[in-house]
Amino acid sequence: MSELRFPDGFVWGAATAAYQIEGAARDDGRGPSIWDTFSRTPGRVFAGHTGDVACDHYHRYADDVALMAELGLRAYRFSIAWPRIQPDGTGPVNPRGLDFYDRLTDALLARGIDPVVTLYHWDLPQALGDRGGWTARETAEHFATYATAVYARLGDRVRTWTTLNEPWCSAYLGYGSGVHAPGESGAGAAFTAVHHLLLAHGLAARALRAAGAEVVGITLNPADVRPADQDSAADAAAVRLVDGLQNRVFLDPLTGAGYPDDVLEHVSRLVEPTFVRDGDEKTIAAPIDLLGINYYTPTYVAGRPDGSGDAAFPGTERAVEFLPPAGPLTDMGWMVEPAGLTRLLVRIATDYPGLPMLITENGAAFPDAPGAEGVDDADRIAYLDGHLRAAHEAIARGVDLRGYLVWSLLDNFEWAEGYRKRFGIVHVDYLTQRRTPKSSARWYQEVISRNGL
Ligand code: PNW
Repeated sequence: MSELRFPDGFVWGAATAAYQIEGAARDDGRGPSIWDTFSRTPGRVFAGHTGDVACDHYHRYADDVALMAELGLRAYRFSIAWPRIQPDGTGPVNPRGLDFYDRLTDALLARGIDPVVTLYHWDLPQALGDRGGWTARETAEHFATYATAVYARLGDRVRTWTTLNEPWCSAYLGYGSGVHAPGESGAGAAFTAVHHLLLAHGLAARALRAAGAEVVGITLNPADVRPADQDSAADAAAVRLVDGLQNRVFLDPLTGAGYPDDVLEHVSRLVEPTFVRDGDEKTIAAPIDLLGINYYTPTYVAGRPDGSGDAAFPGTERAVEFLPPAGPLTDMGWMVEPAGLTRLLVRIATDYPGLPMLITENGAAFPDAPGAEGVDDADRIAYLDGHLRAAHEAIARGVDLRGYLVWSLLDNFEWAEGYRKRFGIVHVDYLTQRRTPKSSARWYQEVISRNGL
């Protein structure tokens, strides 16, 4: 096997999110979030699963951090549950909620693990949901207040701050297709939510910077959008539309170019974009130091007047056909295509130069394959190996990629799929809460110690 080394200082780690692992849904003054409401609504999540207990990480964080140290992780990305900090989304902070993240941060630092904070990974306080959630402009302002409160407590120890995780999902899955909380559907609501999420990011980024934050960023899930047929003009137009709705609608305003004209035109056909006010684009363009990239699978599209589109992408019906995934698939039904990661990183580095990137999520769900000492997940090792090679290739082509965080440290609550999809490099037995590193965890430990493959 050829040796593949990563640059010195390349950051190796793992990622999780609050609602997916913490449990303790009613502990220490935590308020309800839109995901509590959604998961407790029959028919929304597989088999009625909820995050009430999840991996019980809230009570087991010390053991989990010890496990991270054993695996040699240098960084750990976790999210902060807004409803623990402000149970109603606004108003006084709940010190007991902050205490948890304070303890977690100290435990990480004591083991030499760099905390990478995500301020919002989808668990909006229900009280704000009741007032319109991300379709309400005030939510963006409340988010900046919340971010400032968290920074005031952790800013002396946490270096890296990201505002939002995957605003595409919050907006298009939450308010477009409705498969995520709050489970609404409407083109107007989805685009309104996109704008208010971006505004929330900009306001929070500015507030964090003013408070002294060292590294400020955002995590997106940009798509590697590919045409069904390389030579088809109709397919190229479909690529441009989907690229606009998933990628440029976020990346252009974040980097100071404002909303792309073709995207605004598309949106205007579905809703009057009165939610964009003077000065908003300037707010959204607050300088960032880091772009987090979550990548799992590419998107193949064809341009077709009879295309069924995708409910998550308002206005793609009768224009775009999303091709069914082909070739090797993960348990999510997502195709495995590492080359998509190289293409995506190179494309972003080319079109949006000067933005250091961090892979904040990459990984795969596979059913458990029992082995001698737990789960022998050769399929996951192959997936991770392929994607690390693809990331290395992007670096070789000049991309400023700072690190790689595997999704996920633990098997966890996979949103609408509940606990039936397992992304962890560490197996979780939900009856006993026993953690068992899978073969992939041992393999990853080796990768980290060698700084390469
Ligand atoms: C991301 N989609 O979610 C999230 O950031 C994680 O919390 C999640 O567990 C992980 O990827 C795996 O799914 C996504 O339907 C969920 O396109 C759904 C989609 C994309 C990303």
